[in-house]
Amino acid sequence: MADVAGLGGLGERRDGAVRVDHGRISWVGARADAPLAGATVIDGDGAWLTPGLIDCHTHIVHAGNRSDEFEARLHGASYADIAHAGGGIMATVRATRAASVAQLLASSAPRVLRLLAEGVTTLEVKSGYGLTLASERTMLLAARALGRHLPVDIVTTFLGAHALPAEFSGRADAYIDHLIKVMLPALAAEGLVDAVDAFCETIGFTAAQTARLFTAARALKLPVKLHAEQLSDQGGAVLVARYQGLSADHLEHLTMDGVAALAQAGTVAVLLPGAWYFLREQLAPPIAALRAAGVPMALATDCNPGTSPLTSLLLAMNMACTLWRLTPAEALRGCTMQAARALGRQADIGSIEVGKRADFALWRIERPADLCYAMGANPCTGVVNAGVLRPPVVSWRD
Ligand code: DI6
Ligand code: FE
Repeated sequence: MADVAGLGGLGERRDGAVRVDHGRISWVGARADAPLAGATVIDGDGAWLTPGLIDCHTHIVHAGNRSDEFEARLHGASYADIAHAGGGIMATVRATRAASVAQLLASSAPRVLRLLAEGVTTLEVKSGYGLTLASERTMLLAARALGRHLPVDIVTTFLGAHALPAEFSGRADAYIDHLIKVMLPALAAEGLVDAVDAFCETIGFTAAQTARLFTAARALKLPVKLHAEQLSDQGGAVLVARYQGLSADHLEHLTMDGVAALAQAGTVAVLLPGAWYFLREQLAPPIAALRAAGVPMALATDCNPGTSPLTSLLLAMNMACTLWRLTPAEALRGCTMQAARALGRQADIGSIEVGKRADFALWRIERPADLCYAMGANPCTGVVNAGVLRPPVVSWRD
């Protein structure tokens, strides 16, 4: 059928074929041996087939835009100056609180479509710009609605501990109590929460506050993940590893203790080069140490209006290779099998193996490294969601 990349490690197979039954992969092998009985044959015409791409860390559901802050930073303001003046995350909170589910769906869909056009089949979406029960619910409902309106599987993460809302000014512990006692149980009971995340930073929440939230999440049988060591070292990676977290994300300020803790717990390091690039950060995550310790490394866009207005996973792959020296094979695994692991979905998606869901992307490329190499190109020629082939570009009507 086609050349196939992404079997287990980054196994590559020329002239390969995949059989799909009931949306699942039932056979993988050489084209000449393909079991064709009762099958509709789709000829890949020499294209490469990879697992569908997985964007495992986004804040893609939000209202408004912060290009004004982008411009202010180019005139000398810092991210912190803007936040202290009431902008930053709070600017997006104000816009998002004013939006309905339908409005959030309409503003997010064009961003999601850009990801889908590049072969994305699974997308994680965080809350965290509502910071009230009603508004966090609205965000999560909009995230779920994206999955009903568009050919993409949505995984939701509750990020109520993203920033301290004005109503709780000076009372961060009381806000954490409110998350634990009111917001998280209510949203979890409604089936809106697949995992729980927090922003563990000097400008976010402390490790002790994060630990209290994680204990509550685990009591509800929800997995945890963490924005850790992005701007400073708060011991976040060690903390999330202690809770058997799915992932520790960002990690620019990660120490060797953190690397060892992630390796021991099997927690995925999610690397977000878009935010690093956009903020012109200097300190890179310790890639060589993560690699040497065998920590699985995933890659994601971190799509958000403040620090990473990025809607291209292929560009994130290029950035990870160019800025941080990931290999193209690591970058592709980072957006497939390791991203699946960062979502706790590794048994279901992320590689081309019998039993997994038939989510694929087809590419007009010479070799897999082309996905990382060509900046701004989109060689995706087709996408398969649970066995159903579609053209990469999907239309959207309000
Ligand atoms: N880390 C980030 O880089 C973003 N959130 C987070 O936890 C920033 C989000 C924003 O500026 O809107
Ligand atoms: Fe983020």
